Amino acid sequence: GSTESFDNVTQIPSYACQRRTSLLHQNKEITDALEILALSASFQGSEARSLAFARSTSVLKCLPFKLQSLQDVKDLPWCGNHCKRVIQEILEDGVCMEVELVKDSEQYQSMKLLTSIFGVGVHTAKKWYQEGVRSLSDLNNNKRKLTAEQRAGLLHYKDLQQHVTREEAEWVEHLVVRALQSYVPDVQVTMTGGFRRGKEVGHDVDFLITHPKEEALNGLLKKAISWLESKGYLLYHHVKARSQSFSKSSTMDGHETCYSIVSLPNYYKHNWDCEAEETLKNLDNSEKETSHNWRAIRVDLVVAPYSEYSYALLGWTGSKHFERELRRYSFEVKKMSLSSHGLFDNEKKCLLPAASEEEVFAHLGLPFLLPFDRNA
Ligand code: 8DG
Ligand code: MN
Ligand code: MN
Repeated sequence: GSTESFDNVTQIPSYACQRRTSLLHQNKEITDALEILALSASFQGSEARSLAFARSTSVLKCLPFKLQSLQDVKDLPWCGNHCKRVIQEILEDGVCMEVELVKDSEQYQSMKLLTSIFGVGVHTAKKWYQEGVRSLSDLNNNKRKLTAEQRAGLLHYKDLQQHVTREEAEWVEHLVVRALQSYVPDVQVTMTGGFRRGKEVGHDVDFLITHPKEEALNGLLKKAISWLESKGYLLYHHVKARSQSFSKSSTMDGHETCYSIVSLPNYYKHNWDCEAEETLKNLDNSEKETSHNWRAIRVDLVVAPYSEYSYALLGWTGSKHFERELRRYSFEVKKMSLSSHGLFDNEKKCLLPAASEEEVFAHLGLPFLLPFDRNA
């Protein structure tokens, strides 16, 4: 099949969703370098250049061998002259001068720092950079207008910079399930995002929530949030309401979503029934900040109606590049619009229901890929 190991690079298909990309591969030095160039291009507002670097990076991630010479990439899709120059330098010198210069530049470093704050995107970071912001203390001192999200991001910056381990993610899952089950005992909760793709660490923990009966989901997220809040687990949250108005052919996402920061008590490790909840509840946020017996973790909660579940699961499992490529493939090759709500056939003008991820791949005429193979 077209997703077997590629002995001959000319067999490598052009769309990332047509290839298996596992977490580990043999050319990390080179892909790390190209990812820096992709990021730097996006910081400069060059989306097309950023995308080009992301595509060549992704192709190299699925190669089953370590690159030895430029001959090896001669026939690879998306591997243009710029990408080849980077590869050649790294093969010959171990480093690429352009990448080293980018890493050393004030703009790249500041933009990377600022965009790593929860609630700060490239647009805001760029504006701040142009206004002279270079460090986190510049932000704190400047009496700058920050959104509630950004204030929380700054307050918990150190904790949120640390990777979330799978073990911590599982504690959060236990907590989220408890919160939801106290209202709907047979609610379905699935950990999505990087952890579902087999990653051992993540920058947050993502959950998808559903139930066969749509009524069961009404108001559930709000109730679970109150439950978490009343027990002192929520450091920050904001809810994006479900948008009913998303058009059938739109790729916009309108699921009810909670973006949150959860506090995970350290003693949780030894105490799954968390009698310590009472202690936590009685600390105010500033005390929590100084006592350090807890840690802040970013958590995303997404609610999807059962009928859209397969599409939501596929859409929230990632990787981001995999999702982008899957949508591009759907549109360009199949004349279909894919979102995390459904798949719309633009020629037959109809929605295609799916009861599993496998059915979505089948609608698209693609061989099924397990989450582990979606690390494009
Ligand atoms: P990480 O957290 O381990 O760093 O990696 P990740 O889990 O792959 O990244 P993520 O930023 O948590 O995103 C998980 C997936 O969710 C990813 O494929 C992109 C997708 N996603 C968002 N926001 C939205 C959104 O608003 N709509 C949809 N449909 N998907 C989204 O992150
Ligand atoms: Mn994630
Ligand atoms: Mn997320």
